[in-house]
Amino acid sequence: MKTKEELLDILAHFELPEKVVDAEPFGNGHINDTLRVTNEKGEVKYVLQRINHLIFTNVDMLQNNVQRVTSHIRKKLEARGEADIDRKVLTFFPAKDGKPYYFDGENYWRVSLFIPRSVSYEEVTPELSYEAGRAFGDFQAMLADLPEGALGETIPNFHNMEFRLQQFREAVADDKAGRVGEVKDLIDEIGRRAEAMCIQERLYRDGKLKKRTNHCDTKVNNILFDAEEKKVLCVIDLDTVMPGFVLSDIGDFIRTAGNTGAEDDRDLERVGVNLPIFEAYTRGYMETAKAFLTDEEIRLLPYGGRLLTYMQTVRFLTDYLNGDTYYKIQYPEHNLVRTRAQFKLLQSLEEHAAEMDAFMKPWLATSSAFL
Ligand code: ADP
Ligand code: GN1
Ligand code: MG
Repeated sequence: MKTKEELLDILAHFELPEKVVDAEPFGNGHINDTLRVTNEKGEVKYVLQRINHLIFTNVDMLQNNVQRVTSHIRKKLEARGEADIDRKVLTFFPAKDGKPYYFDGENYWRVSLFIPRSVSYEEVTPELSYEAGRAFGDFQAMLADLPEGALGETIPNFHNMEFRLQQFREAVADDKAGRVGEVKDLIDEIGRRAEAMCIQERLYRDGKLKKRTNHCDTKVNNILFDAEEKKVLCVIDLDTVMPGFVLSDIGDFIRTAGNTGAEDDRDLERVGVNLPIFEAYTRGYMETAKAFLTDEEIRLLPYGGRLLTYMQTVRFLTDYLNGDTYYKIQYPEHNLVRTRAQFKLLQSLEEHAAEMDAFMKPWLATSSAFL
């Protein structure tokens, strides 16, 4: 990690309204490095992020997307006559050369306005889950009129299950870290579900499902809530906003907030689906998203929870087999612990699939059999 002087030198390349004196690590994302930046009075004013350009290889596309998304949302909020807009959408500051990032010869950096009196959670109550559902539905609704081609795919095939399975099969075949032997049980479990988990890609090929602009990383900690009121302020972490399948944005929330344990819980007894969180999120989400969803998509929403949990099981195990090259890890077998915890959550979601699927009935116009 950089020294304080190096970080201040990086910050000096940005056009910032206030003088800054310190930057310290913040948040617990798996990909980028996030720091909060303070002014002379010790107040947190900005967020400095080092972009992981090994993962986001096209930083220009990434920052163009983010710019496009934030300006589109800002216009929508202005049109609605909302107050306090700087706390409801992210604001990024350009570098002194006019670019939306600064490249120091090795790393790419960006700076956004720190949203004051905000808080993110790793766990939420049903009340907050309902608010989160409304917020992510509204987020998709606000972006629904972005013209096709407005956003690039910052990570191609990001939530394409067929592609993730192909990467997984390659990792098994290559066995780069010599770990295949110890995870045979998981490899079998993944293989057994592979076909059932690629419904979206098949429906898309058959012209029965369209792509929409999705957030694609709706982890519970990617929403900022007001620190005083139980309201959502802002959807953050916009790197993966891109055209995709609609189930992603219910799926990742159920996977993270709808888990009674942690994403990397070693104690599998703690891991399982939290049904009140799923139900509250769904109720909130349907309030803001119903207008643009098809019956087919509504029917599949609970499947989205299973799919994104399965996808994450596959992605963590792929990284473990490849020798931990993608996700940040805190200890050597971290990706395996994550895989087992995600798989336990998947089993729990499967056990409750019938009741979760049935929960969608009130919103369906037709009552044809579930897929
Ligand atoms: P990562 O890609 O590492 O997940 P995020 O953009 O999600 O990075 O930021 C990590 C954490 O930092 C968030 O969960 C949130 O708590 C906090 N955070 C990020 N941006 C802001 C902001 N503009 N204002 C306030 N807090 C923020
Ligand atoms: C990563 O950056 P973060 O922690 O919000 C990952 C997500 C995974 C998640 C698993 C670009 O998200 O896709 O679901 O970890 N982001 C990327 O916790 O791969
Ligand atoms: Mg994040």
